[in-house]
Amino acid sequence: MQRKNRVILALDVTSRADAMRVVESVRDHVDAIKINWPLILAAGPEIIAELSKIKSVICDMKISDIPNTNRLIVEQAMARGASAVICHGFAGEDSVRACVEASKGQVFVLCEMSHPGGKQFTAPVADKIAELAKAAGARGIVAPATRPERISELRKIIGGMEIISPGVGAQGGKASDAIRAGADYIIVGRAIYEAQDPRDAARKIAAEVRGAC
Ligand code: NUP
Repeated sequence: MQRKNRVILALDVTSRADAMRVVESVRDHVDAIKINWPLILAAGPEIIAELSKIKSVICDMKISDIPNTNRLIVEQAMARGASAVICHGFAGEDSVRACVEASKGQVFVLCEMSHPGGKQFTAPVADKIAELAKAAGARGIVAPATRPERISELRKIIGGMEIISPGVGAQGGKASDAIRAGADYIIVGRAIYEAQDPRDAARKIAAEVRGAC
């Protein structure tokens, strides 16, 4: 993934046509596309291959199963051209290691979720999950832009690993706060794809990020 805009588009639209329309309009202002179950289920898994011809694709399937099933899921995503996947850490180190092995290290481990409920169960164990992600050889972690102070704390645990950070815009987080707290990339969905002018919204967010660097 190119480190130019430091913005990852969360493409949670539910048709191939909408996906291609949004991507075409914002492609100059984002570095990667993160897709999740809504688009994969609506458009079919071949959307991974189609989008990966345009930009790096991160498959946010929040993989959280036993090691063998994790491996099978990651292999399917990588075979279609995904450049990275997102897994949960709570399933344990062997499950995370299976994702790391199947993706040759291209895994982001979700440590602390960005929504209010993320404080309930993920926040209390997030530091341990960050340690696990480091020990397992993951590429990076997912940390909440809605709580920038947590990005800084998790950064101390993982050192130079990458942090990608959702929660900007619709969930109330601010791009510049997340970047200043230590995020490498912010993840933005609705604030871009639901905007009247997605290209302009993405351009403004990328400019805010540049200003914070
Ligand atoms: O903790 C997380 N919070 C979160 O919002 C982990 C995630 N992977 N996400 C994802 O980021 C979420 O599933 C969605 O795809 C995106 C945020 O979208 P939006 O709130 O910017 O629309």
